[in-house]
Amino acid sequence: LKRIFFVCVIFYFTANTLLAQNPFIRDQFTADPTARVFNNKVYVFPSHDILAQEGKGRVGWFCMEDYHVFSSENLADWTDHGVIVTQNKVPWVRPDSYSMWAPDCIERNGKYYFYFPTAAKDTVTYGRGFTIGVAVADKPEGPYIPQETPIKGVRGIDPNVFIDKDGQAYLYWSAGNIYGAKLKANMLELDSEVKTLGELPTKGLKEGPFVFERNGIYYMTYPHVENKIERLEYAIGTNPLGPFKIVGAIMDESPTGCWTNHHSIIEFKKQWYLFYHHNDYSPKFDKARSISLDSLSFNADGTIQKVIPTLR
Ligand code: FUB
Repeated sequence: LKRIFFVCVIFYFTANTLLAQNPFIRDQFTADPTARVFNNKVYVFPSHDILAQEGKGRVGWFCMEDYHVFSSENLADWTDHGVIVTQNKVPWVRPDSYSMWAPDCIERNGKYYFYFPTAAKDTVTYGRGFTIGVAVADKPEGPYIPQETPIKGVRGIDPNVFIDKDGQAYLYWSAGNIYGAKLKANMLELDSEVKTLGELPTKGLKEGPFVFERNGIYYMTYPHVENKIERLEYAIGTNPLGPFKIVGAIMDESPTGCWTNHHSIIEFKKQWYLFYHHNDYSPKFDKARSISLDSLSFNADGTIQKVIPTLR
């Protein structure tokens, strides 16, 4: 009987360990995961939530001062490559802003371009709100060298970059609504007028754009909040700058009550995945978040099947 009991206990813990995949970063708070496949590995570039204290950020609000990058070959074992960009080393960032919000990273011609939103110290040129900067590296793990100034003509948060099959790159961001523009081949400057993108929801906050293409369909995906908690939704079109037409939800409101969600979508080893965040390890304070991932599937007509989050 004793032996059966121990076998059951070992089975229970093994099964739970194998299933207990989410959240997949557990030694720090992470949010806004942008996943990318570089060199047959998945790299995740999240925000890094820390707790604001008197004199450091705004108590009770988001507080972020740096970014780490994580990588994995199997989506189960993750390596933390450490800090890649920190606000104090970016020449144009306001040192007391603690607002290094949702980033993105993309590869072009062997260089890695890391985009991040935060406040600039030169408020006359860049305004008091958010603007978007770039840091460049030769490897996904860095070291990343920040540019001297942010991208001209962009005010907002949640940068996302998409490179189309013809090599044209696009930058998207959010400022309540979602905006997009072409990027020059240097990936550092806008190359067109800033556009709104067609039939996205007219009510409520839309942020965190993430664009990808599959079988000729361009997917504009975004968190959207009308009441209290964001849902991940999407619209589709035949052009990277739209117009897009609303289709529906990818993931419903967080069951843990986190008012934000923020996501990215990748294909890795012939399976699609959704990366997102909830506040699993901080149920009482939803500005200390944790990143998760789940499989994502498409219907034959290209619509996305809703993802039910796997909780820990
Ligand atoms: O992480 C700070 C902000 O919360 C992000 O920029 C938004 O997308 C939301 O997740």
